[in-house]
Amino acid sequence: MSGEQVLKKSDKGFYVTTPIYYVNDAPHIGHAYTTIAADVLARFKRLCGNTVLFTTGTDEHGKKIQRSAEERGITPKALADGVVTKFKGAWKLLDIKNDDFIRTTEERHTKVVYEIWSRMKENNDIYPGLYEGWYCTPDESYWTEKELADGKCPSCGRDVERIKEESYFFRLSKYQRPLLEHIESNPGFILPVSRRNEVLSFIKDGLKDLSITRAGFEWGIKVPDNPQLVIYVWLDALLNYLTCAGFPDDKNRFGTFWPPDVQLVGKDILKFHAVYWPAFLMSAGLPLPKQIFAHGWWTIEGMKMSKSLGNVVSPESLVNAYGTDATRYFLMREVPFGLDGNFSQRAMYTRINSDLANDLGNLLSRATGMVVRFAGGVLPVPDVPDQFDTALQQKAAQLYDAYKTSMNNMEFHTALSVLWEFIGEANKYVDRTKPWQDAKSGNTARLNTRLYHTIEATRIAAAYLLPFMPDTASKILNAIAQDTKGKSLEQLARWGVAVPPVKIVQAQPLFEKKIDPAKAGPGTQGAGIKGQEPPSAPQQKSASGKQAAQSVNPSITPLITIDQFKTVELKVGTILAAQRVEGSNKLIKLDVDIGEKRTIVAGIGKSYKPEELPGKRIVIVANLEPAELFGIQSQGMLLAAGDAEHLGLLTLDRDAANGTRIK
Ligand code: ME8
Repeated sequence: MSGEQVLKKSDKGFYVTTPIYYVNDAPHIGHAYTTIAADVLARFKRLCGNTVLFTTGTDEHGKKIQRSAEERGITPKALADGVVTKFKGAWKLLDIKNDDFIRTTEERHTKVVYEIWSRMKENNDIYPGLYEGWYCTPDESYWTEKELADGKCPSCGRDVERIKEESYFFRLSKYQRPLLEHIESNPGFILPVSRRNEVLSFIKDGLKDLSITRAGFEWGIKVPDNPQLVIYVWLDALLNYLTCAGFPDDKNRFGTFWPPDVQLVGKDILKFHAVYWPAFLMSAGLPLPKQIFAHGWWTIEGMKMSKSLGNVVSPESLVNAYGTDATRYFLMREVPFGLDGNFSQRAMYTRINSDLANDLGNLLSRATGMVVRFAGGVLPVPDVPDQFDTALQQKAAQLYDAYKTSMNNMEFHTALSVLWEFIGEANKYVDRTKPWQDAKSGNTARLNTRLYHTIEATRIAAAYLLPFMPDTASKILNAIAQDTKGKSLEQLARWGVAVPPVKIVQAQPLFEKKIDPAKAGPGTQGAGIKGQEPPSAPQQKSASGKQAAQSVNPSITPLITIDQFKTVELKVGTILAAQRVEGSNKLIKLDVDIGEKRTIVAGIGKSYKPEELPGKRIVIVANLEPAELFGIQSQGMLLAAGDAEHLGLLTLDRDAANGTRIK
């Protein structure tokens, strides 16, 4: 199959990929993020009538995986099999509908790697030599001395290893100019633009030939004619995208889908996808992907996610805590795709309560409730529309272009934001037109028009929700007895698709409201944001200055060891004096005796009057970093439980001297 033969891709075919994930560990929120985005895009394209190939999978070879398996005392294949089950399970939980799941240990993939190797060789792009330099095993990447950052991997900050070994090289330098030309003449090839500029300057700095083999371990695809060496895991892994497209034997599949339309990657693996990958394809005479899109990274409650901090968030814990659709919605809505984002329980709760339970849930509940109450549960035939009805219809019509453009530009957050504006308009329509007044006055023609319009707006909103929240969208459509089967988004988006009479029942609430942590917690932490009341679930630093493991929510709070617990110094104290902090209705300044005198600013002002506090025996965290609140230095945190208006202070039921350490 030559490059020329496959240049004419079918108009309908749409190919979207995620990276294939390493099998050294279980899936986390970062993997879920890319995979949800790809799923949203794939569902959208299917709704637009495309034939979609959406692929994901696992990257199973290489030193990193071999080492992880050795540490666990199992074979790399056994490790991979176990982790693959976890990935597949996670994608099921998140309602991911991928069309293929590739494992690089599959026979179909080895074939592709050999085919590409032989094409590169034929093209005189592979030659033998000696590699001497640095290698980061966690990232599986080569670095020169100059590139290292303080002797560590400049990408992940971990230790690198010095290697000197026999190797085959790929003539990457030969592709410097063709790559630059391609990127410069295809502005949409690498997105976002800021990332494209980074890649351009990386290439302009000069491309050196790339070592494409590794020596000294077994776990990989062996180099043809030199089985002492294994093929570099990034060359092996990148070729998965060809395997999934049916290369080289399934000409029909390949012709329909190649080249990929959108390849989603995290910003940390852009170099591999935007430099090495297109160079490999050029060498093999194959068309390049249309777009490589690099998304940003999530922090967790303001901190980098890492195993050592114990704050790795798994897809399973997200689904258990918030549900599948709320998780999908949050990750797509909270942050513009391409930028970094922060995951916090508070932000998640706000989205669930405000966007999902209030705006969306309310619309469905009112739409169905009114039909049940005022029209006997049967969707009525509308009468002639007035200006309110027409305005709502126009808003629905405008939504189509705005939504579609955003989706095609990978602006998922904008697509959701325009959709939510429409949901807001539909709610306002009900508020303004007050159909219950028409019911009361017996204006049935007007009432029927209002009921129909409210249901129709709800149906249209649900159609646009299908890619993002498939289960919620189906629940809404079921509640209003609408079927989307076989209909494109364009058809579903038209006004008037719901045809009366259909039976409508009062919908169950779509989302349960979460208790806002701002109201639930004691708010007594010492470390707050300067000049503001302290948040109830704030970022804290431990005594050593290291960031402490975060509690994302009860079900995903990591376990800690007794030694970790012992780093928290809890002490018994007596309140000596208390006064309100000027300018705050929540904060009280306390003088506390814990064997020494401490000033503590505590958020207990809604539950206690200052005059009832002196003499109380309390428990405080004595080794919390001091923090300034309303200009006062707080030197600890007292312990309390309950919501902000009904807090109870922790105290002792037997006497112990001030300053006694709690064990
Ligand atoms: O890199 N936020 O696999 P991987 C968002 N096997 N995304 C994150 C993230 C975070 N906090 N942490 C990681 C590999 N990621 C290779 C890919 S493809 C041919 C081979 C993303 O298991 C990261 O950006 O390390 C990347 O896209 C993916 O998770 C890394 O997965």
